[in-house]
Amino acid sequence: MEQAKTIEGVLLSGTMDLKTFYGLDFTGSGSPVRLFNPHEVSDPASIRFAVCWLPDDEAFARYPNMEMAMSVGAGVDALLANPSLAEETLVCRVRDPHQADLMAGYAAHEVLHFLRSFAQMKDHQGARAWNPLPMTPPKETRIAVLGNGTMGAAIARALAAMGYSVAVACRTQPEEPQAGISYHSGTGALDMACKGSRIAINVLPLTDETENILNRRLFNQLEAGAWLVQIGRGEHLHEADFTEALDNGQLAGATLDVFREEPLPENHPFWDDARLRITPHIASDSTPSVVAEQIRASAVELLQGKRPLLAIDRHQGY
Ligand code: OXD
Repeated sequence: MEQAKTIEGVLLSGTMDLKTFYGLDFTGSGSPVRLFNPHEVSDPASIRFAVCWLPDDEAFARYPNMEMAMSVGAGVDALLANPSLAEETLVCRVRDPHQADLMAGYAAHEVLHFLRSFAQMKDHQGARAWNPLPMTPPKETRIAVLGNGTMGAAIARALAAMGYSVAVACRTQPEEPQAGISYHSGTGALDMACKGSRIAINVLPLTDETENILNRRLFNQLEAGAWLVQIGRGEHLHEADFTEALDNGQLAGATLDVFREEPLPENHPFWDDARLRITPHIASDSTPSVVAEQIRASAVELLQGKRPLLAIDRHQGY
């Protein structure tokens, strides 16, 4: 049987126009990949892959021959939780080094904001007070990075380059460990990385094992008066334990970019809490040209009968 020369896919998002946002124009006749919005699909059975960001619960139900669902972001948790996604559909994600650089920049900014007391200095400016504050050499400050995927590795490298003592919690020891970073793997890795750390930065994937992982037990490993940078997923944070840690001083404060419910509801107490720095899930975003290239490459691999390089392990959840 002659192999198909083009593969057809659909764009599925309940929150955004993926075609416009990422400039995904795959409609040219010479392209091996053709991508449509759902209303443009006349034969749902011809659709073999989907490009997704937060698809509606029923989004996949119309497509009986879906072989691959690709997230335009790094996280696949929402895709894996989608009730209409068939068990056997391959799940892929974008792996974008530029997105990792954005994430590293965001984390470094929050680290410096806390450690170099920029909030106090803003107050001093308001009071016209020339008031230099003490500082510590970066080497003496331990920072825990929870996760060593594309994002975690970029953050750890950036902070180590700034001289901080970086402790990374990872599933397995990296093949190419970076100088100046200590790696903690296996049982107890999170506790070991956090022990005595002044800051914890969370970029873990969201799985059944990592839900509520930012809890009292983990906060208590940190140095008293520590700071949390939460740029993973809202479900990682045990909110009651978090509030308790803020109230008892175990945490001085936190930077929160992700929330259980997004947008963060107007009446959520986090908004008014002066100990928190809140941003609207903007720590990073994937780069349109990388997204387009990785969609094309994964779809072509599928067309050729190969398992896409960007496919994740569905059992592991990332
Ligand atoms: C992602 C995100 O998963 O931005 O890429 O949250």
